[in-house]
Amino acid sequence: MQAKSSTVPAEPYPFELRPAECALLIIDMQRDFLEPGGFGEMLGNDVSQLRRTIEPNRRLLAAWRAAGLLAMHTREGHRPDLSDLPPSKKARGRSKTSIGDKGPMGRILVRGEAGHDIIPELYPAAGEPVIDKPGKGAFYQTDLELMLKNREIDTLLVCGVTTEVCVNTTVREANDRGFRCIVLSDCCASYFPEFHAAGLAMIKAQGGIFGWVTASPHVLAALDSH
Ligand code: TIU
Repeated sequence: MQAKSSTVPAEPYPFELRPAECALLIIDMQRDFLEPGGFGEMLGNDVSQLRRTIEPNRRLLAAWRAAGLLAMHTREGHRPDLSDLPPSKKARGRSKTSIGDKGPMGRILVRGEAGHDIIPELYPAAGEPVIDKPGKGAFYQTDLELMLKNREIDTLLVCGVTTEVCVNTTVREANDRGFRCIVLSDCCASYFPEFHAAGLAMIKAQGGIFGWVTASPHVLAALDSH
């Protein structure tokens, strides 16, 4: 049975959840960002900050699938020939090892490499769309918008990493395209806790300038109550 509509506690005000019109969008839960020994850790980041989102995401994804709803996944990465990698992105950071180079889990942020793939805990199920994106936003140079329109989806439940980078960029892109966004605070994270907090604050400020923020237990409760 399709989950029914309900009101979910959220900031800056309650959110009308109409599950059939929603997609769960899980951003960039990739091995290179989350796993010890990956690119993220190689850059000096503390991956435990991101890893605490795995269990809430796993629980939410399981409930969402059980309700027969649409889940979508994104991965940040590039073609093996790097023809879609802007030179400015390649050069930035001045790191000895950069995108396209051999990293601890294959070539860094290159499609088809082990580190580019989604962590096993949240691996896409057969039939769940995976959006490969060259940038931070999930709409830029992808077919995400077309797929959402074709399925008459007008709302995104946004999860993933990192809050202030790919999650925020995607929410801003979605907002300008007329999609409603609700970000799940416990299912998102940053390597920098203060940026996570600021990233969420910026979304819900000014009456919900980009959307809503809630926590996954509220969505689980809404799915459960039918
Ligand atoms: N997915 C995403 O946010 N990509 C990043 O590059 N994040 C960083 O924080 N580096």
